Amino acid sequence: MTLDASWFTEIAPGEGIALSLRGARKLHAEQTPFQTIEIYETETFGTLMVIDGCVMLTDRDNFVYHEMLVHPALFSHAAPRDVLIVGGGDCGTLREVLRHPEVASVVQAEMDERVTRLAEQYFPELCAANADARARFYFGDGIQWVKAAPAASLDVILIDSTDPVGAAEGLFAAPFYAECLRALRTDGLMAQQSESPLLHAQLIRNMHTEFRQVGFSDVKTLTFPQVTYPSGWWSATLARKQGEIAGFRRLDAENRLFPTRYYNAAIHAAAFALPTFLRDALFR
Ligand code: AG3
Repeated sequence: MTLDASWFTEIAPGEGIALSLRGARKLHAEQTPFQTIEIYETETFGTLMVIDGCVMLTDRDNFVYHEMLVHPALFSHAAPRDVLIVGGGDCGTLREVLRHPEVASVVQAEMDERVTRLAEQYFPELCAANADARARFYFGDGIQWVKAAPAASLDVILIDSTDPVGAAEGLFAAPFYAECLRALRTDGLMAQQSESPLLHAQLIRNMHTEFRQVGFSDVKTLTFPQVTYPSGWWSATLARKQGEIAGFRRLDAENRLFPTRYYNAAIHAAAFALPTFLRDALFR
């Protein structure tokens, strides 16, 4: 069987792998000052957002990514009040953060306002919580936002970015981590999307090194399936300012009053278990 023109394909040239979704009907395409954004309707994965040729999210499987970037970090913090999201323009991460009743304020610092406007139009369910009084939207450079933030003013920082090339590269680097460390309170922590455990173990290793280099006291990576990203397997890396990332508010996670479709307390504990090759790649 061959792929006809109706398939959307993301090619990861360096990795030598591609992923295709059938029946992709283009609904919208535009070039913003920052990137190319495309929206498709697919046959079996619902609406699809693509930035610079890379799958950002589909209706069908974005819940896994968003829940796993947000809930392990927030349940690992004793009382997350003030949260910053860097990137995350589609508002899926924001929606999950706002599910936590302890959260008093969330800023979403997204470089490209068009991502959010298109999400409002094509992914309204991800934007369902945007009118929440605790949410604030900043459209501009997240790195500058963190630099300007007062010291010890945040409990949790979540980095929901594109791949570490171009604009997002600076989000995977020690100078940015140092600014995050400064902006976090002593019991604060951050979580960053950290690409594929199988394809990008070296990148994850570098992240660990740089988080520790700038003074984070513990760093841990969790993994989860993400069908529509290269290799179908993805990760998030957490870094805590002081103390260890060990244990979490298990009872709160078990008794949470909001719905999740992937995350639960057992998944939280299991997601940090590292396959042997990854443990070796990260720590040997
Ligand atoms: N952030 C994009 C993760 C990177 C995907 N990479 C790829 N397809 N090559 C996800 C945005 C969802 N809020």
